Formats: sequence, C-alpha cells, structure tokens
Amino acid sequence: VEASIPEPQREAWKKFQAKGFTNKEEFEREVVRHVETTLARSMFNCDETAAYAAASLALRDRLITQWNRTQQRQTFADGKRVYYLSLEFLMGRALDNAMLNIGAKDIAKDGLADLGFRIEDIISQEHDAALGNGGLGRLAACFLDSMASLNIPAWGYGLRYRYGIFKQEIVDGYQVEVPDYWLDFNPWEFPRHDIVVDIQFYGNVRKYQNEQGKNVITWDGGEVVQAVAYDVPIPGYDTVSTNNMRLWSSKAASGEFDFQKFNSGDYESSVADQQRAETISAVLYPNDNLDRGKELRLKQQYFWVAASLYDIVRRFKKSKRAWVEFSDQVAIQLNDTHPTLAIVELQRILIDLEGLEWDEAWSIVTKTFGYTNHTVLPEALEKWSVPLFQNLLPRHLQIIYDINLYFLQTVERKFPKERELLGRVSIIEESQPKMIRMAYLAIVGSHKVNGVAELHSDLIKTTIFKDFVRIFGPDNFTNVTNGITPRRWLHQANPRLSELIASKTGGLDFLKDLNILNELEKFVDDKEFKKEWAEIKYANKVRLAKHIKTTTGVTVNPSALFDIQVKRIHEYKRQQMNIFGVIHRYLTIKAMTPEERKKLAPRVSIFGGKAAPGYWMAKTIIHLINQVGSVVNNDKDVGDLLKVIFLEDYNVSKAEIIVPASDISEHISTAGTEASGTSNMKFVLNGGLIIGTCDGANIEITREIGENNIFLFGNLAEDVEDLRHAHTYGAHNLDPDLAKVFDAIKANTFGDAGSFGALVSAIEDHGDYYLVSDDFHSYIQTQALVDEAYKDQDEWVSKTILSVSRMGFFSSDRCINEYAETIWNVEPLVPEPQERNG
Ligand code: GFP
Ligand code: GFP
Repeated sequence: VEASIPEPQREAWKKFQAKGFTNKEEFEREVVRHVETTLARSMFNCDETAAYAAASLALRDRLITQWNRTQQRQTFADGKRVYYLSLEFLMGRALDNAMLNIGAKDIAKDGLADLGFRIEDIISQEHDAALGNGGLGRLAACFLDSMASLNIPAWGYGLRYRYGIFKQEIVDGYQVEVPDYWLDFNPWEFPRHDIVVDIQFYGNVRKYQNEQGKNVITWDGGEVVQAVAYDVPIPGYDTVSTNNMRLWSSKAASGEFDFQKFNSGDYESSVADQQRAETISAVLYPNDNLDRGKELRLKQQYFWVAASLYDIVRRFKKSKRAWVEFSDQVAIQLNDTHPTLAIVELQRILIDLEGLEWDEAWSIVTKTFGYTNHTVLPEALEKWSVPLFQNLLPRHLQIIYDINLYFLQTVERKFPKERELLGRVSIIEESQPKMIRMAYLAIVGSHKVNGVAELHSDLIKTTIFKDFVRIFGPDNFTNVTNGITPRRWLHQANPRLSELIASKTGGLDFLKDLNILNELEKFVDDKEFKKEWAEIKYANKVRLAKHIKTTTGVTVNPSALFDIQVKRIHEYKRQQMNIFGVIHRYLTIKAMTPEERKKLAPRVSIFGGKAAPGYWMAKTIIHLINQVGSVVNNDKDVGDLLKVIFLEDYNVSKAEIIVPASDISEHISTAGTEASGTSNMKFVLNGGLIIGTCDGANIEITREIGENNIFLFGNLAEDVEDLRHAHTYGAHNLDPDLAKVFDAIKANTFGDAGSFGALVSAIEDHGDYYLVSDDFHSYIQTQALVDEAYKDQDEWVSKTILSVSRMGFFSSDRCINEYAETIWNVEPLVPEPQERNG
C-alpha cells in the first residue's frame, strides 16, 4: 500500500513538521509537557525518575526529528549503506551522550535547574543498556558513535534482549548473579509494530520440478516466530546525522495462540507457544570467549540474522536495481562469527527465493560480507553440531555443504597434491558428531577478514587461519586496530580534562580529530598546566574514592597510587597474577621496617569485572580478591599502605567513573591471548599510565606514546608455545616469590586454603597454561619500577601528558575510516548546511 502523502497535501505536513526544542524555554516546555501528558504526573509528584523520563523524551523527540531526516536523506541519495551485525551492543547510558552529541547539555542543565533538578542526579537515574559481555560489545557501541559522527550511512542490527548481562552482587566474597531487567522504562527505543518478519525454524526441504521444468527447492513446515523491530536513534557528534540501531524482539506468530486448548481449559499450554517464542530474545548469553553450542543460542543467531537480512534485502529491492548491484549498495560486517549464518541466508534468498544461479549469487554474497575476528582462543571459536543444525535449519545445512563442496573443489584444483589440506580447511569437521566450523565459513563467504590489532592480525594469519592465507592470498586478510570514541571516553567521562584540553587546543575540535591532542605536547613543561592536570586527576580519584566508600564501606586515600584492573574475569587476562602480586606486596610490607615503609608509595589495588556464571575458576579469583581485601583492609599494621577493593557490578557507567581515576591500570594477559583490548586505550587517554604485557594493542600504544611512558614486562608471544611445551615435558620451576605467595595462601592467611586450591594447582600441577609463574618475577620487578616512578610526581605527570598527546591514533573514528576505505568502500553522506542549521 502506498503510504506516501500526495504532493498537494505535503504543504500542510511541512508546516507542522516536528522540530524538537531549540532553546532553554522550549526544552522546559517539552519537559513539563511530557511530565503532564506522557507521564500523567504534575509538579506535585515529579520525582527524579519522572524528571529523567521527561527530559529523555524531550531529547528523544529532537533525535527522532534528526533521525527521520537522516533516513530520508539516505533513502533519496540511494548510496551504499553499512550494516553492522552484532549480537552485542554494550551501549551504557544514552541521555548524557545524546545531550553532548547534539550540543544540548547546557540547555538541559539550565532548564532542569529552572525546574528544580540537578542534571547529574537526573543522568544517574538511567539504567545501563548492557546488551553485551565486554570488549566486543563495547567496540560495537563505539563504532555506532563513530559511524554517525562521520556521517556514514550505517545501521546496527542486533537482538533486543529482555535481560542484558546479569547484575553482579558480591555476597560473603562470592559473586552472585541477579537478572538485569532493564526494560521497565526505556525512552530510547521505538517499537515498530508494523515492521514484523516471520522467521522459520525446523521443517522439511523439498526438491521438485515445477510446470516449467525448473528445479525448485522449498523449505516448509516447522515453526514460525515473529521478529518485531525496535529502533534506537544513534546521534552523531556535532552533526545532525542520526543513524539507526535496529534490535529484534521475538514473539509468537499471530494466530499461534491455541484457542482450542484455551477453550478446553488448558490455559497454561495455550500460552506455552507464546513463551517459547519469547524465549528467543529473552536473555544475552553471559559467556565471553567460550562457545557452548546451545540450541537456543543458534536459534537467536538465525532469528536475528534472518530478520536483518529480510530488512536489508527489502530495502535494496525498493531501489529496483539489478542484483549484481547489491554489493554496490550494501556492505555487511560480521562482528565475530555470531552472524555468520547471514552468509548462508543471503545465498538462500538469492537462489531459492529470487531464482539466481549459484555462481552469480555466491559472487554477490562474497562481495557483500566482511568478517572481524576477535580471538584466537580455541575454546571461543564457534562450532555447531551437524545433527543439531540439520534439525533446526535443514535447508541452510544443505547450502553449507554446497558452499563447502565448491570451496574444496577450488582448493583441490589449486593444491592438487595436498590431500591433508582439504581436511584441515573443510568447513565441516569430520568429528563425532560432525561439526560446522563457523570461522571457516565466515572466511570463505567474505571478501575481507580482519583482526583487531597488529599482533592479533599477524597471529591469525600465521596460526589459526594460515591455510586460508595460502588459498585466498594475503590480500583477503587485513588489520584494523580497534579504537574508542573520545566523546564518551574523554568528554563525557572526564569533563574537566576535556575542558582543559579544549582551552589549550582552541576548542573541542579534538573530539572530531583526535590527532589535535598532539598540541598538548608543548605544555609538558608548563608548570601551571601541569598543576591543573594533576588537580583534575586528583579530583577524579576523590570521585572514585567516594564511590568506593558508598559501595564497599572502605575508606581509601585519594593520594595513594590507584592501581586498577577492570574487565571480564578470565584466566587469560590474569587477574590471578594481579592478586598474587598484591599478596606479595602485603607480605613484603609486613616484613618491612618503619623506615622502609615510609619510602613506599601507598597503593589502592582496585578490581572489577564479572565472571561467566559457569566459569568456576574465574569465580574463585573473585573470591580470593575479596578474601585478600578483607584481611588487608582490616590490618591496622598496614593501614593506608595497601588497600584492596573489589567493585561490584562493573559496567559502562561505572567505567566512566573508574577510568579517569587511575594512576596505573593493568593489561597483563598472557602474550598472544588478548586480541586488542580497548580499556588500555581508555585509561591512557584519561591520563593514566599502564603496566602491561606485549600483547594486543599494548604494542601499538607503546609505539605511539613511547617506551618510556609504559611499563612493559613478561614473555613475548613468540615464546609462549615453547614455554608451554617445557612445562609439559620438562621441569616446571615455580617462581620463588610466587612460592611464598602460595605458602601464605596454604597457611589459611586469607581464609580456608581449600577454596583456592584449584587456582594454585592450575599453576603448580597443571602446566600453568597462562604462564603466571614464568611472568611473575618480571611482573613484580616492574611493579617496583612503578613505585619508584610514582615518587617523582613531576616526571609522572609529564609522562601522562605526553601519552595523552600521542593517543590520537586510537580514536574509533580512525578505525571506522579504515573500515570504510579498505573493507566497505562506502562514502560519508554529509548533511546540507541548511539541514544543519535546523
Ligand atoms: C523507510 C522510509 C524512510 C524512513 C524509514 C524509517 O525506509 O523514508 O525514514 O523507513 O524507518 F523509506 P526503509 O526502512 O524502507 O529503508
Ligand atoms: C574481544 C577481545 C578483545 C578485543 C575486543 C574488541 O573482547 O581483545 O579488544 O574483543 O575487539 F578479546 P571481549 O569481548 O572478549 O572482552
């Protein structure tokens, strides 16, 4: 049905087009209107939650106006769009970000003050949108911010989980998981009840010849579930471009409600189908870097991918172009292997539904997709069992077999003498049961594969994917080092630092061109500037100290060295090494003379992060940290010299308080295991130094900021394999300092040693896979260098200024520009000046 308003009536529409507020009075009017009409409250019952709701709705109205125009502009321009498919978007809070990006924060601040509210209190009412586990999901969120800010026509496609990552509570030192129901009130999403896609599961495939004698393949029967679109506007910084994040929610297909059963009194089972359908988008899987192969997870993946592709194909077909032009109009990026089924689904649409020949279709598919790999950890590489897959997606399995057959034929032609190669690169693993290797499928179906930092991109080419480099040639593999958005991670999280930088670099342009930070280098010896710089760091530490006090009850001294490690808890990230180091420090302090103690810089060791609910070892690490904390923090003899804090429920909005407060932060993964890391970039950008291994983006950070400004230690990636081999077949000598730490643990210094037995024996008896013992000495020595360096505050501040000034490279804008040029081949679509002026 034609939904467009006819030309003669459009004048009336134009006259009454929504604008949203443009000044303080209009903002206040909009807030009051939303309080009184949308929320049905008044000045007599408007609490902070209601004020948050109304302020957000006022902001949203403005965003939606921009969003509509942006989408119309993109539709008219009819150029190429990027679709970023990610099962995780770790967005955090939206209100502050929206105000800052559209330049309305001052208006909102003054307007809210007029109405009786402090803007900080209103901002803190918002519940984080925590639809992600960690780095991968937060990267997707930074990318959305950059794509909008760079005016790149781009959509994010994801799932609208009813429950995001669980909320973490610490009870008696143990992690307890509590569901995170975040949708009570979410003013940032628009339900699109008119955009509904039927998604099919199970069923049967039939092959037959139709009346014209053509082979036809159909997939029928099974179960149908509906995907409903929810749109979230993504405002760019200092531009009216507002992109879209479309999240799919599942519900039972209409008519599925079983009236037969209902009428016969079996109410419960009549709603069972409905519940089954809604389960698909109910919960985010809380595992990072671990594949568990659960059917519901595969259902989530297909549900989301099929709905997104339906939408993308529908949009393409509106332009009435020939199919060969598809990849000129559409670039799809696969964030990890989670959306790999999109490759199969597009091939299915083209051959089964649109009647294209296999080769023609396949060439369109491979030109459309790009695949980003985020890990080389074997336990994280996705595989699906063939029987499970066969049952859920029978037609897709056939297509995968065909993709594999044609692929292996080309390999055979190219390397006829290498029989073993075929088995190695086959998309189907000949195991019991057979497994589908999703990463291989992603590589075969994409025109570009990228890693997320230089070392990682080299490693995938020389280890897990090396056969594919020979087959497809090195040009199909590239690197795009990760980045972070300076809008949230500097301007929003650290407003005073941002202001100081602006005052020295001629305004806020550095938020759009982060290389402008270079100009700070000339202030490295400017006394006044350094004083202000140091004051800001101190104020940020005071802010965190307050947060620590209110959440844990522990008083920490803001003048102490704040040493922070916040990220998912995982053995490869080695929080265990950190806490062993803390124990070593504690034992050392206990043995010190009063004179020696005077020379030591007091330290606060701060940890935060969630453990996957089924990851016992990670949970044990959390327990140990809390036990050490309760001993150390109550040891009067040690006092301020050492405090150990575990911050509960680490998330994006807490990171915004934590990151600006670090003196040193820890990025200490076993070399070759952390693909990039992105919090390392955030900490340095906020004037903290880092202690780290030669891993992931630490290496490029070192190159940019200079070796003198980072504390590197530990074995190199190239030596890891030999060391592991030696552990298995040679003598494994425990580091003597670590042995002392273990003795203290075994002596029940931190409670029942039995609780920590697994942690200790992983190193003592089970091969020390993550090389904690091998790196411990160099870790401890390097921590001593940190202590020394911190004593010279003047020099320390200089190091942080130099570092910040050299961080321009790590903007996600640089990163998105690289994707746009080298993978997507897409151009920005800059709004006309008149649109910019409202
Ligand atoms: C349609 C319209 C656009 C409108 C968007 C918003 O686009 O003008 O802005 O919907 O949903 F054509 P497609 O989703 O069909 O591309
Ligand atoms: C993964 C990798 C990180 C990398 C991010 C983003 O993070 O090294 O920085 O992806 O590319 F492990 P997690 O999702 O595992 O935190």
